[in-house]
Amino acid sequence: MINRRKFIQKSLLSTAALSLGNNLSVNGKTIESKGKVTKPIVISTWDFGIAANQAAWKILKDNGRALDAVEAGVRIPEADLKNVTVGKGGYPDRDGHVTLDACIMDENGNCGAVLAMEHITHAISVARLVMEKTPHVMLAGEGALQFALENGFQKENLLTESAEKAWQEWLKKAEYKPIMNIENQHFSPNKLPGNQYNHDTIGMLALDAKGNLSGACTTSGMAFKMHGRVGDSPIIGAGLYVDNEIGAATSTGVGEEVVRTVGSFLVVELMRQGYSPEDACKEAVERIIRKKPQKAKEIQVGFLAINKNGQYGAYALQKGFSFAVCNEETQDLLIKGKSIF
Ligand code: SD4
Repeated sequence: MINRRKFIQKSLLSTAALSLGNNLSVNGKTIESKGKVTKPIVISTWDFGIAANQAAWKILKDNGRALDAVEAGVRIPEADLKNVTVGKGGYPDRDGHVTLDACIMDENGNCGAVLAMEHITHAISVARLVMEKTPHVMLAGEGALQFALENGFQKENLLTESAEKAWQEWLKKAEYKPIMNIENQHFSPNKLPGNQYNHDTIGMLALDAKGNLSGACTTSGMAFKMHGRVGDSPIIGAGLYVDNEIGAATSTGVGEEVVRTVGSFLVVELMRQGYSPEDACKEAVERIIRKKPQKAKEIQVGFLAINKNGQYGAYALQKGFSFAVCNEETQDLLIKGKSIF
């Protein structure tokens, strides 16, 4: 499969997609949607999305549920010790604690999240249990860990030797400065050409054969953050949003800016207004710049979106953002995201 990997620009895809049309109808209003209808399909952020998508695809190809697919998919980077931005092996906070954030959302608007949870690799599976077994949406810190342990998860040390070494090195200066596109710098065996900046977090969106959407987002957050800091990734509406009538979106990058703009909800609402997935992501990124022009060149934020027809798109502030696509035609497509700068 790897030898079939293609790096293509989204623009090529758009050109290739003929206007077969399958407009969406929401509350009696028709939303024009050009292009081929594709399902099932799964898309996810960064180069490590390729392997994650393949795990999700095993479920989707057998008519499985999008929710099961996204959970299975993001568990791959969560367990990958080489991945320093998701799950076990993630870089710790400034006090040496690896704290994980994750959320999941299904086609019925159900959602669950864990915030700043320690000692459990598969934060996404705990988030799913919060959704399915509790009357709540979010559990944080000690409470999230307690809930996980009560539900059979094992307590682990998530701080690997190499992550501890990186933290010790960081402590020498102890300067908090987000590293752009850290996912691809540290992890990717297949860096995209021109990758100048680096970040992390897996956000995954799937549309299953029945036409239902779900999403998952999981991260260890910004490396060397303050203890207790929570970003956008486990916040429904910020790091992830799914509306089964319209589409779904997820984000990666400096979470504070995504929270301030309720980014993923914004992207879905823009699609509701008729924006294509790519244009919706672009507008959300531009809104961040309009609010914080002075910060625009210093930080990375990227959005990824899919609509109800399986059409997808992405946009980032800086170069270096990538996303992976998996469907019947291709299981290992990696696309270089467009960017403002
Ligand atoms: C956060 N959005 O914790 C995450 C981190 C990330 O690229 O995605 N970085 O803010």
